[in-house]
Amino acid sequence: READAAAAPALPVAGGDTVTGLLAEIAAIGVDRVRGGYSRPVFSSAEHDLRAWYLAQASKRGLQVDTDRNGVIWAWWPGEPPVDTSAPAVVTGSHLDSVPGGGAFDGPLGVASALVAVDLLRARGVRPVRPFALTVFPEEEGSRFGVACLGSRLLAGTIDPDRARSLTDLNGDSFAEVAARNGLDPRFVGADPEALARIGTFVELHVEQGRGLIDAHQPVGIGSAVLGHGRWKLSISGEGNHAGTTLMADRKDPMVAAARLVVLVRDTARAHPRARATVGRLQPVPGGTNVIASRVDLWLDARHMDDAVTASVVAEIHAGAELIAAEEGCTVTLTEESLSATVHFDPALRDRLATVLPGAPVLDTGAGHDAAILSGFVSTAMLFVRNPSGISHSPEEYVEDSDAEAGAAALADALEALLIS
Ligand code: HGY
Ligand code: MN
Ligand code: MN
Ligand code: MN
Repeated sequence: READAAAAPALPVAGGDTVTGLLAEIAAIGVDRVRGGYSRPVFSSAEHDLRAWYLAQASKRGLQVDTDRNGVIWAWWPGEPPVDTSAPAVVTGSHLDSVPGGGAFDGPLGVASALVAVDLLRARGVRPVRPFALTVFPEEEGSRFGVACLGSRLLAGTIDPDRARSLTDLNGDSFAEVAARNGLDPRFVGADPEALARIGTFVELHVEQGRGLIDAHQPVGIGSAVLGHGRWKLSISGEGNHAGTTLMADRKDPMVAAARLVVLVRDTARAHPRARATVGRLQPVPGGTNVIASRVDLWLDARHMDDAVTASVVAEIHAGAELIAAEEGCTVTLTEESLSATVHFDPALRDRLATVLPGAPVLDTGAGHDAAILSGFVSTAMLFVRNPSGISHSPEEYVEDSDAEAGAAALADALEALLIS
């Protein structure tokens, strides 16, 4: 490390926080006492508190923080010499929102590791020659408004802003209304080409949501691809009626059709090697114990490395749903809510990180990430940190303390290589 530590810019070094220490602070926010795990929907009080925590952590490190028109938080390393402020920036970040009842690491690990990487770069006396920023993207999980990576899609301009503004949450509140209540001007959400053009390289560190690193006996891996995936809403309409007065022969029960459809989803995915299809959310209307539902809404999540297979799986499910609905005296509609093609990260950057992190396995992921959205516009890479449970989107998600610190050190190594050249 030839850089001269003494000459580093006068950035205060935080209290030597560790990733584990920062995660412990984050874990106090958004605990879901009903489901277990954490529930931090975007713009909820929990996520709001987490954002405030993050802004304080970034400011404490002397980073210049800013929340942009889409609610993306940027924390810039001061652009003092030798930073060439006209050079493409190196950016790292992840998200703070969660799925309902999610784990402690999905999102926060990347956010905490980026803060600790700043400490490590400072301690090493690294003097970036190009702009350097940390980011936090809102609504990565799409748990509140239904579209995953909403913040990075808005930044990149890959979602129509009118559609984004009209997305609604379970209360029927629109993204426009909720964003306005949280300091954004909904009129201005949408593509931010200037912000996008400033990014030269984006690196996201994330807990591994699978077993690749367990089986490879490695703490850190490098991402190669993100499986294409999408979300579809199926609405099955039948005839609402009284549970006690309606004979079985006289029913048009959408709940029965939905039950048959959930099994069809599983069987269809099983028929396509390495396809994944899930119904994780099902909502009867009106949802009374003594009421035959009039409608059942259910959401399909389907994924595959080959986008044509995903399309085929969904088409087969749709055709099967129509048959089932007809047999049950119901009707069904299918609406695509979001679709992301399979993404392969920048191979040159991937290979460069492989030299910086010798021995780190290269692995693809079935989970979507903001990095995948940005990869269509900037050179992008991901780092994964071993999760001994292999489980995610669940309180079972886990990272050993030593692996968490190893991840931040690996991120610092990657950032250092990118920042001093
Ligand atoms: O759904 C996903 O793959 C990601 O966790 N948002
Ligand atoms: Mn997730
Ligand atoms: Mn995530
Ligand atoms: Mn087929």
